[in-house]
Amino acid sequence: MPTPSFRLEADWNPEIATPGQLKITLVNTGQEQVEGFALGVTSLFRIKPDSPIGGARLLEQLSNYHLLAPEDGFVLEPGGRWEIVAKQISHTLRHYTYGPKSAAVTLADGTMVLPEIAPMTLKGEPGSPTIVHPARRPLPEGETAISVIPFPAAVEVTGNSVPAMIGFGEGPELAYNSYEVTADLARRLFPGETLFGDGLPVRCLAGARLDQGAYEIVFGETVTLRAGDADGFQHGFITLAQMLRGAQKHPEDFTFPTSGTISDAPRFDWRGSHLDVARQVYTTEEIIAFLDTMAWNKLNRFHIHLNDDEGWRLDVPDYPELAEKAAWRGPGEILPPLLGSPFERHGLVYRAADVTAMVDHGLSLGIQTIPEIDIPGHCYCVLKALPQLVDPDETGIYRSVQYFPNNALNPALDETYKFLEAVIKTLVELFPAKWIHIGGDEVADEAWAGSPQARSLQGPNGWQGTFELQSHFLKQIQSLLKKYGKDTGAWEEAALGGGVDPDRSYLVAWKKSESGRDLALAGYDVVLAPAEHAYFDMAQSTEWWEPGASWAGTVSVETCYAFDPAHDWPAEVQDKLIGIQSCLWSENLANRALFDHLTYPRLSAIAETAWSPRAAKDFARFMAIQTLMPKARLG
Ligand code: TNX
Repeated sequence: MPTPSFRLEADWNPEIATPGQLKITLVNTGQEQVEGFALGVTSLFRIKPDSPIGGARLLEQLSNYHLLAPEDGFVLEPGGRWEIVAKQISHTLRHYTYGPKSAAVTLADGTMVLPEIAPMTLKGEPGSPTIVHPARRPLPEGETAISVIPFPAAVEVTGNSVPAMIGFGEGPELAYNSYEVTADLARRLFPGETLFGDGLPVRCLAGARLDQGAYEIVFGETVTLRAGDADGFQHGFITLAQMLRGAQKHPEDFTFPTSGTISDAPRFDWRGSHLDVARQVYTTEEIIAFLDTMAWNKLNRFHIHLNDDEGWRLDVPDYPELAEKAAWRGPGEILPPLLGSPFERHGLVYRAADVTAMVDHGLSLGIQTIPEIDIPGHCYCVLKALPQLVDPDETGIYRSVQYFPNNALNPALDETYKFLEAVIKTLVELFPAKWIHIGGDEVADEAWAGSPQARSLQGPNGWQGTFELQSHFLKQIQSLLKKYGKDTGAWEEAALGGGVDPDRSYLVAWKKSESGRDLALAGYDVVLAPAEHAYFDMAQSTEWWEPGASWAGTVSVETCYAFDPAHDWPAEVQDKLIGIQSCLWSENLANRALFDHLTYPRLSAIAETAWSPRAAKDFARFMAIQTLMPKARLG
């Protein structure tokens, strides 16, 4: 009996209906007719559940997972097409990556067949995904000819003599350790190249007067590197190696100087990068590869988003249900396949040893890892895995922006705090950084309105609205963190309804550049990550075949580079800005090949904004150097 086979096509037409018409077609590419089947699809669109759908019935839906079936009695002949037409879609689809990401046809006898998936087209126009890496541009005339990203604060150099390698001349053990760490890093990032070894002997001096991470290089008869700490020496060696690589690979543009000075120090303490490891799965090795590329960009804060509605990634020994259930998607699991995950049990959980491996790797490179547990919202899979965290008398359904039903932890239940005590204990044991990020974003307005226990907290001195109750909840978690000596990080919504206590906390402003200013005026320390500049999941142009999302517009390399933190902040709150970070939300990263395209060189653009003084930034120079920067090459 020949095996059935199918192809799944999708097309978006914004000219029919508002915001547009989605047509999904299942083509029977096999030799037999089929009937009594159903189609499961994961994507980034959502068909409005109660809307009429041409040619199909919606059997199940969770967020953007759909299970669709044809009308009763429908027979799909060999070569035949089953067309599903939906005219009420959650939002405008702007890029092919919004379309089907994974799918399965379940036949009448229960067998599952995986269709070939064609990338979603626009108005039927032919085309296919293209990944075009931004090209290198020649270094403009008159630019300082050194290939360093982020560009140093002060550079006065001349001459050119390219050494074979960067060697260690003499100096304290601290400096030698940094030399070895940087040499190993370079070997991992650029296999087959020898940047460090017998060659130019760099003389290292420990200069106590230099700030953390700062360094100074003096070129002359010998090369002297002065720094006050391990970070500073590492930064200096990276700068030397970057100059060497540039001079080797593009001698027409770049030199390795023979005289003069580079004096360098970071603009911001917090030079961060966030990664969402909940929506997609990243192995410890992949995270380590990403950390390596961060280090080469002199970034020093890794914000790891460990849970979301679509998955929980941290093993908490007191709650084994998290590792057994909440970390997995697939048929018959508490979560269906989502966002491109395959139609089989699929997931990942980090055990203590995995966390220690990534945290220690980061620390060896001067990167602190800040764990995020996103509460009280974004907890759909937690509440499914731990039903004791739900008020048994809760009524009604509220939905998150991503359309998950009832996904917020309940601030009125003792079980909630017992659970969070266990989670925080695990975090404290595994993550040495002084901050723990507790999320606080995107809680649905109606959360808790249907919970009698939550409502019982209401009263003259109790909460009035959702965000007052959120504030009450987050403050309790903040006190718990203080007990462990930890500071609290959260997304900007943690300032709503009275907020968290500004003392010993920082908030990440993500909605607009201006929202950070308001938080600073309210007394918070702020990390800026405005989506319009710093969200790497945003597509880089309006082109249909460019991957990514677009709710915050498009973020080209130039737009990302143009980010000018706090330019509109009053002088008296400038010291509230502790730094900036990028965010890589992974809904669109089902395909590993997209990771590098979405991340690089925008990671370097953020790094330069985080490190270099405003006046030292120059986009044309950046474009001449960016191709020398490493990629993680996952998968
Ligand atoms: C908003 S930014 C979110 C995330 C999504 C992201 C997609 C933030 C705190 N919440 O849940 O992944 O948009 O760009």
